[in-house]
Amino acid sequence: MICLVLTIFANIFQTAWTGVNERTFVAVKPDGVHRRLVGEIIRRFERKGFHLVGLKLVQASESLLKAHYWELRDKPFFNGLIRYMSSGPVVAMVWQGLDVVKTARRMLGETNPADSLPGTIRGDYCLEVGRNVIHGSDSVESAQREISLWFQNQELTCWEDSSQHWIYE
Ligand code: RTP
Ligand code: MG
Repeated sequence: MICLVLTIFANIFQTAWTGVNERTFVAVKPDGVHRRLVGEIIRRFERKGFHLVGLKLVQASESLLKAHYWELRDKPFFNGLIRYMSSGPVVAMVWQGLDVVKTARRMLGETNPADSLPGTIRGDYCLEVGRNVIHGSDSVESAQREISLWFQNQELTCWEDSSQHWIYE
């Protein structure tokens, strides 16, 4: 019930989900799907304590990807990025939890895998910036925009997580 009220409130007023209700958009890119990294990536977010509210396998359209990466439209790698992201399905996810946007980015590592520390996803599983296996929203505002781009409201599930009391004091 609280979840439903929060959803309605957030949708009407376009406010960010905050605190333990903060949400981010994470996507396993086509190379990550081909390389069988989906389970490993989900495992890391689950074990960290984040709460899964949306998950689907998507062959993204060019228009969706161009909207998603609109801020990068003038970069020389933009067309290659769209081709890469269209080259196979992606696993689109919404994760929720305290500081999830910032923490997810730290779990991902740096944009360039060469700069990513071991222990991060990009630090452990890839080598080149153009095949960096995973996307994560870079701010709460980007997360809101990306979640509404990739998911319909009814595709996001509010559910009571029985482990919450063991994750938050
Ligand atoms: P993402 O949005 O995919 O999570 O990556 P990011 O925030 O770490 O980096 P961003 O600057 O948003 O770049 C988006 C994706 O574009 C590709 N890229 N290629 N060739 C290049 O110099 C270059 N720079 C970026 C990467 O796939 C990067 O994740
Ligand atoms: Mg980015």
